[in-house]
Order: sequence, then C-alpha cells, then structure tokens
Amino acid sequence: MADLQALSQAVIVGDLESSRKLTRQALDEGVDPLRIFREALVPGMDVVGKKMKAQEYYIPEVLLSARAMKGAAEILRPLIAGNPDAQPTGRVVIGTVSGDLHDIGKNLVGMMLEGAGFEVTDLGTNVSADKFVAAVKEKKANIVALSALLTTTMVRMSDVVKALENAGLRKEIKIMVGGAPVTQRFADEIGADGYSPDAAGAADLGKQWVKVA
Ligand code: B1M
Repeated sequence: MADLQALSQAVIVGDLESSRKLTRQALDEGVDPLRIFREALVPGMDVVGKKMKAQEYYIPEVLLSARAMKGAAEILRPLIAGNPDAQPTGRVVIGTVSGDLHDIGKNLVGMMLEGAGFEVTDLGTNVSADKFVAAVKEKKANIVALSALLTTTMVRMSDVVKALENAGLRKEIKIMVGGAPVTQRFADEIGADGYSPDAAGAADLGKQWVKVA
C-alpha cells in the first residue's frame, strides 16, 4: 500500500533517499502523480514552513527538506506535465535584485514557494528590472518575488516596481520583497504588495494572494 504519510514524513525529516523511494513505490502501485504531489509533498513542506516559523527548524533542516521535496518532485514533474488538472497554485518569478549576488535566502524562498505548489522561475542574482519585466511577461507570472541583502541594493527593488508599472503590468501582479535589510516600512514606501521576514512567511503570503485572486 502506497504510504503518502510516510512520504510526507520523509520530506519533513529531509530524507532524500526515502522520499524518492516512496515516490517510486507509490507510482508503481498506480497512485496518480498529482495526488502524490498534492497529498504528500505539499503538506510535508507545509509542516516544514510551520516548524521554521516556530524556530524548531533552522536553515540546514529546511535545506534538507527542500532537497527531499525537490528529489521527489523531479520524478513526478514529467508525469504531471500532461495532466490538465495540474495547474500550479500560481506562477512566481523570483530573483535577487541588480548589483546583489546573495542567493541563499532567495533560494530558500523559492523552494518554499515551490513546496507550496507554485511554479517558480528563478532568474538568479544581479537581476535587472528589465529582466524581471521580460520574465513576468514570458511566464505570465502572478507574483514577483524580490530579494536583497545589501542596504545599497535594496533600493533597486523600487526600480522593479516602477518598471512593472511602466510596462502596464502592475495591476496584474503582486510584488513581495524580503532580505535582511528589508522591512515592512520599506516595502510600503516603494509600493510593494507585501513583505516577509522569512521564507515560510513568503510562501504563506503567496498562498494568501492566490486564494483571494
Ligand atoms: Co555578504 N554581506 N557581502 N556575502 N553576506 C552580508 C549581507 C552583510 C550583512 C555582512 C556584514 O557585513 N555583516 C553585509 C551587508 C551590509 C549591508 O549592506 N548592510 C555584506 C556585504 C557588505 C557583502 C559584500 C559587499 C562584501 C565585500 O565584498 N566587501 C559582498 C557583496 C557582493 C554583492 O552582492 N555584490 C558580499 C558577498 C558575500 C558572499 C558572496 C561572500 C556571500 C554570499 C554567498 C551567496 O549568497 N551565494 C555572502 C554572505 C554569505 C553573507 C552573509 C554572511 C550571510 C547571508 C546569508 O546567506 N544568510 C551576510 C551576513 C549575515 O546575514 N549574517 C552578508 C542566510 C540566509 C538564509 O538569510 O539571505 O537573510 P537571508 O534570507 C532570509 C531572510 O532575509 C528572508 O528569508 C531568508 C530566511 O528564511 N528573505 C526573504 C530573503 N529574501 C527574501 C525574499 C522574500 C521574503 C523573504 O520575498 C521575496
């Protein structure tokens, strides 16, 4: 009997080997790949997010869980691709803003959003406002997620907000910002829609936005 609960647990404890093995076992037993994703991987990452918020989990544990989730998702993704019910929760374009090379926090945010069922396009680091705009158009994204770790580069977030406005995309897109020097006040000042101090909160914010959309 396919054990989706055990698979969730493998994600929660960050056991890549078990998560891949249990995913293959479930597929061999004929369980729908989308069901495996939605009923095992997503709830598993949800628990990880809660543990992170409660400070029961820190960065190393979250990275291990994200690796276990990604390892299983890699097996499932090609099988889900053709399924018309497999609409992602939403589409996110994420990147670290221009001039900034820090990506550890941004990667965590991307992984948590992926774990929440979003399709995530990661543009990497040192991403210009024009590149964000082009990716939003190309991917038909609902959310742009901007990360910055330097006080000198956080101001570049405002360029992205303005570029999205100038491109006529602002009304269709939600913008979330974060990174060590970023605050709610700064987010309000530049006209972003939301701020989160951590990766789990960023995934929650994304889920809230998509629910009300
Ligand atoms: Co840099 N660095 N760094 N650095 N670095 C800091 C940020 C710094 C605070 C260190 C210090 O001086 N104490 C300082 C910034 C000072 C400031 O601006 N106030 C600094 C500096 C000055 C620099 C250089 C200028 C150093 C130099 O060359 N003179 C240089 C700049 C390079 C550039 O970007 N152009 C530089 C370079 C580097 C490395 C390349 C060596 C390396 C980055 C490696 C990499 O990312 N691949 C590095 C590192 C590792 C750090 C520290 C030590 C750690 C950052 C980190 O990854 N933290 C950092 C000091 C520190 O924070 N202790 C420092 C872990 C990560 C999980 O946290 O990214 O904050 P964080 O993400 C959190 C939240 O912020 C949030 O979620 C995550 C947790 O859940 N979050 C979001 C992040 N993005 C979000 C987006 C969201 C929502 C939440 O929504 C979209």
